[in-house]
Amino acid sequence: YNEQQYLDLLEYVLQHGTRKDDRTGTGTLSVFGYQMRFNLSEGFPLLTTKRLSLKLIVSELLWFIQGQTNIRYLLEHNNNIWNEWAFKRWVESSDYTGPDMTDFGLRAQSDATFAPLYEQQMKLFTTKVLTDDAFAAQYGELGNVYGKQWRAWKTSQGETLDQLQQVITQIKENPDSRRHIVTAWNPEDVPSNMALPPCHTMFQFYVADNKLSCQLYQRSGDIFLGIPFNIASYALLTELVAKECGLQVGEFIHTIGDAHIYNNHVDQIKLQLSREVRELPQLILHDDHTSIFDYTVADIKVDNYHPHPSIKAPIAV
Ligand code: DHF
Ligand code: TMP
Repeated sequence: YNEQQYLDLLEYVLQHGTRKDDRTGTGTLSVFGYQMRFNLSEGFPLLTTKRLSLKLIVSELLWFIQGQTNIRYLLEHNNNIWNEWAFKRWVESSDYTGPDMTDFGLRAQSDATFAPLYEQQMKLFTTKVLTDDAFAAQYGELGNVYGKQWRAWKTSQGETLDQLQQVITQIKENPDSRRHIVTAWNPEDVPSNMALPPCHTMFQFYVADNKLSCQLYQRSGDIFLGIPFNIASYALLTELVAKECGLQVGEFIHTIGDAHIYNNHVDQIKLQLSREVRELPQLILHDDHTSIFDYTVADIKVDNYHPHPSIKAPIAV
């Protein structure tokens, strides 16, 4: 089973991970350098040992594909997975005059009087991003994150470069090329022009035997929360690009740099590891689209998805 690769990663890091402090102050068990291979012809790799929302994965990927970097689009799709990083910019700005939100991520977990105060400020924030255009333009923006780098990388000549369109054209015209790369890591932008430096740093496509494979280099991976989304998201991207290029799907190869389990995810992981894997679902794509740029959330579904219940865990901000 493909999913076993992920469960093996959980086991491996629990057993062999090194204790390591991290930027968020949470603490992790970490290994450096790990690779998983998912055979996409065996089913769509959406975990069955805990329920994942395909809708969230789809709307985030379409947000990247459409070159967007503002959380308003995500909020319009009831997707809250990027809220904390936009909120952080807002509460650290001089325009914010509400109660002190320093270290809101950690304090919301440990301080019972702070938690409702934070919830309230977050609700005000997301409502404002949804309803106030000027506010959204300024504080819904995450900066030069994935969508910007994939679709409108800024060149030294002051022009923009559409890496995703170019790579798709190259796959069609020159499938044997060894240069099918898209990079989100823009060293000029990393220090200050984005809410979070890209975790999925670069990916490469490969065509052989009429099948399209994709390998991702992810510099940093939150094994319990982020990685399951990343696996499904890149599997979906590979399916969409393969369909546009008239190819079958091969493998998704996931290479991770710092692969870590946050200390406050260990109990959840033990629960997940006690569960039996089930059959993987099948991806269903609306079949009228000839371009990956034309999909909407409603066009992408899974069939035969019967997972174990979801498992909640706090996210490190
Ligand atoms: N920071 C950290 N510390 N870990 C991450 O995985 C991460 N991922 C980001 C941004 N920053 C991050 C973007 N991707 C969730 C999943 C992926 C993601 C962000 C958040 C998440 O919270 N997933 C929950 C469900 C969320 C929901 O239902 O709204 C889960 O249980 O899978
Ligand atoms: P870092 O920038 O200090 O590495 O923190 C980023 C955290 O977010 C880290 O735990 C990895 C995690 N992450 C993922 O695992 N997948 C993702 O797609 C994103 C955006 C973040």
